[in-house]
Amino acid sequence: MEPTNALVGIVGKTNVGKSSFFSAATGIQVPIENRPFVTIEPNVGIGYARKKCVHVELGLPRCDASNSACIMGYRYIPVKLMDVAGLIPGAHEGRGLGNKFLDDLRRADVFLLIVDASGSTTSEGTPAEPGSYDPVEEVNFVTFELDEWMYSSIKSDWDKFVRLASVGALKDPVGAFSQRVSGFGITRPQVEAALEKLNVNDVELPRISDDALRNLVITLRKMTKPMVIVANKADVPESAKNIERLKSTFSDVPVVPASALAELILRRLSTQGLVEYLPGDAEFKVKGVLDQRTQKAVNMIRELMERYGGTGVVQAINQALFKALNLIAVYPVEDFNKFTDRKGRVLPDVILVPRGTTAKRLAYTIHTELGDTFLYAINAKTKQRVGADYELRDDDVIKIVAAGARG
Ligand SMILES: Nc1nc2c(ncn2[C@@H]2O[C@H](COP(=O)(O)OP(=O)(O)OP(=O)(O)O)[C@@H](O)[C@H]2O)c(=O)[nH]1
Ligand SMILES: [Mg+2]
Repeated sequence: MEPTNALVGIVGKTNVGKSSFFSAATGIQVPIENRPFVTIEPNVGIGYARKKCVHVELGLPRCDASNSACIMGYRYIPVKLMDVAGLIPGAHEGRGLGNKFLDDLRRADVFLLIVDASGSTTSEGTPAEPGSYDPVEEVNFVTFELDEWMYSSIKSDWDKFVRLASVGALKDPVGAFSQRVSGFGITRPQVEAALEKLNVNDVELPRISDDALRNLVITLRKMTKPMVIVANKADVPESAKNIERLKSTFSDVPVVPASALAELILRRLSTQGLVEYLPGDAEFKVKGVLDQRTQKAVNMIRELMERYGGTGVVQAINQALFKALNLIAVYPVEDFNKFTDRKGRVLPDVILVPRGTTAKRLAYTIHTELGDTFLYAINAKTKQRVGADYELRDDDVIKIVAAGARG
């Protein structure tokens, strides 16, 4: 299964459960320990967003999911996750493991900022009494370190940029700047939008102050690396109050209560056949007899899930893709009556595209040639013909008709 193009970066303070979250989401075993700086090299794997499969809505008995999986009527859509080393305050000055490792996330499309909602680790990641450290402060310092990372990278060759501009060697300062930040996956239109938002004139760009440059970087970071706050260790009682505070303090960002630990346990018990649970479910069923220790863990997990409607792991990935990145799911088909592809497979592929994507853009996403020869599309749900400018809706099933198309 090929993952969706999006790269989800897992970031945060050290020793808060980043690798636990990664492992719970991907099923890959990685070192997890209750001490700072366990992860050094990044972990990369495939996690899944989950959505009701459109075959259910269409009243079909089943589908033939191919680039994704369909289990019990839910589509599991693969996405690439990267878990990196942890931060502490002053990482940009080299404290802890520094911040160089963040360079692996330059191209990340969205960040899952994992925080220890229970407040049971100090700012340096040392284990402490639950409730003794403030996760709001944690979000603030981690965000600051992310901004410093981007700022210092962009600032590092800023002087050269200014010099070139001052001798008149830059005909197109915005183009030159966009080139410099393209390593972060930032595009020229995004730079233009940020400059407009900050009221900076194109030709003034090389002359802006340090503070203004910092503002520009922060604006670009928010635009191009949106964030979901994952309030981890929600199973610890002290987390409840902190989660409310996180939600009210960071009201413009999705905050997802989570327990990576609970998800890890559930997946293990499910593999052992002791519980019935699908990742992302709001509840689970126990099958068979559990020993006392497992029963205790299961009680803890049940309480957590009743309170928050799940373990939060799949929910966090969903929020990253469908809320922070505002992606929608579309199912391309060849036969709009049978909802099949050329090989007769029912709804084989689901593609995630930004909300607002047009039918013609979708054609280009599938294949350049399909875009070039695009004639019109058919909404397979309504059997209606739609034009190039038709804006796709979530869970659309679409046939693209192109000139010279076979079949
Ligand atoms: N109670 C509880 N503990 C958790 C949870 N998630 C992780 N932990 C514990 O937190 C500790 C750190 O977990 P890791 O996953 O190694 O944390 P990390 O953020 O990757 O740490 P570094 O790689 O060292 O920066 C371990 O003891 C985990 O068992 C959770 O949801 N609840
Ligand atoms: Mg780790």
